[in-house]
Amino acid sequence: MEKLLAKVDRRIKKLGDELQQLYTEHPDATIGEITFQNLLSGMRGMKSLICNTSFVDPYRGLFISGLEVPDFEHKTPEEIFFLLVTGTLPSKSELEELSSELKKRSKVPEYVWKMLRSLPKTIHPMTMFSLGILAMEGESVFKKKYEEGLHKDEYWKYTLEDSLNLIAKLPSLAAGIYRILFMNGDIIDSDQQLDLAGNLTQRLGFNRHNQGFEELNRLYLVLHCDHEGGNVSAFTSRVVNSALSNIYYAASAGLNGLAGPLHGLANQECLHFITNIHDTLGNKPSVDEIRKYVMKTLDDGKVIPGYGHAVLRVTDPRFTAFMKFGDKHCPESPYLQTVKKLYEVVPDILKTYKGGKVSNPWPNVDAISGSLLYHYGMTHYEYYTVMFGISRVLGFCAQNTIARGLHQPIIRPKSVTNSWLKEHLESQ
Ligand code: FCX
Repeated sequence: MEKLLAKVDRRIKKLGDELQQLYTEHPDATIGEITFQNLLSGMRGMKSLICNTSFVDPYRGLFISGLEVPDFEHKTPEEIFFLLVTGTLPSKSELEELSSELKKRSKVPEYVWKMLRSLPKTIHPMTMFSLGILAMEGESVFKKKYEEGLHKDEYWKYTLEDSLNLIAKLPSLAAGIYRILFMNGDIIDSDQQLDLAGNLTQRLGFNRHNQGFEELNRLYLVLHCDHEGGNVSAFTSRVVNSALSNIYYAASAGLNGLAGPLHGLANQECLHFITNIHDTLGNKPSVDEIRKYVMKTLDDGKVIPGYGHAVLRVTDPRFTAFMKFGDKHCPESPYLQTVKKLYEVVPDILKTYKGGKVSNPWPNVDAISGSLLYHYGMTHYEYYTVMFGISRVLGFCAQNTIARGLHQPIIRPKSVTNSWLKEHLESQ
């Protein structure tokens, strides 16, 4: 752990020094203004957080420390976590150290399996995932150290310690949930030599050498890792951790946000959408038939899942990365074909829908990701958001480690009432 600790330490000091210097030079600077519109639109676009793990450019998508999606899409989740938290890709020895730490910490406590097995089979896998993480909260080293009287300067170290303990267990926990809900319930042990993605594939019970399924899982765990600080799941996790609730509380809370259909659950919704199209129109619907189906969906007052984004204004580069994978490994898949036909018709429809009100008519990552899992036989699409979640926890952990290192305070914006607003606006 020494190499990782030393690098994170250096990064926190550098970021802290930069902020301090900027603040000294511009103590009264204004970053932006808050409009009435901001209050009505979920604070969209309001710059009110500092997050250095990643950045989303509306026209180029996700950046992690200067690298954009094509630069890192072939990395492993381990490398990506290292990049998120330290700002650089690991050297060979740094990667070996991190991988071996994760392997040592991967065992999920027995009480978690007992608790998960006692739940009704009708439960959503995301609920189990969030509960499984929450149930391990008692394992928090941060919490124990805090109770003993931890110095503020050390908060980040134990947030990172908890993060590694948690990340290491995610493939096992997530795969166990899949097996309890959809298979015979046996928990499969993993080969100690495998990385996070290999581990997940093996524990799910899939053939690791099935023409790219493990590669797909690796890509999945990389592409969903982080999307700057203001999205529902990351922001929730940041708010919770800002109260010094440990990373288990924070990750579980963030995942509860990810479980919403306008956020991470959109990948499940997309597969459901495509399955409904195939049930209604057959496995090879024409572009015209799809266009009519989309129009009808909108007329029924529903959103088109996988399209639109709060920040992006182009096709999500993560969508493009998955498309490249699909074109290479399963170009004939009827699910991928329908994803492509939707891509042909939906943007043009959304551009004029509601008088052009849709800010971004282009697909996001959720428009395609599930279709690839489906192709490989993972047909229980309720599970897809769990796959998203395993990856997103990497971002939660990195963001909160850095936030604790920078001594960022408890997050507490001010809310106002209608009468305050009335008085304020009328006095202007
Ligand atoms: N289908 C139909 N209507 C849509 C739409 C879509 N895909 N996307 C946006 N709109 C509508 C909104 O519902 C809103 O209508 P309203 O004013 O009548 O309520 C209007 O267009 C303006 O919203 P807009 O500014 O474009 O989008 P927001 O920033 O408010 O919301 C999300 C962004 C992503 C929530 C929205 O585009 C959406 O609901 N998309 C479908 C769900 C989805 O794919 N979510 C995943 C997003 C992301 F990738 C992730 O978090 O995982």
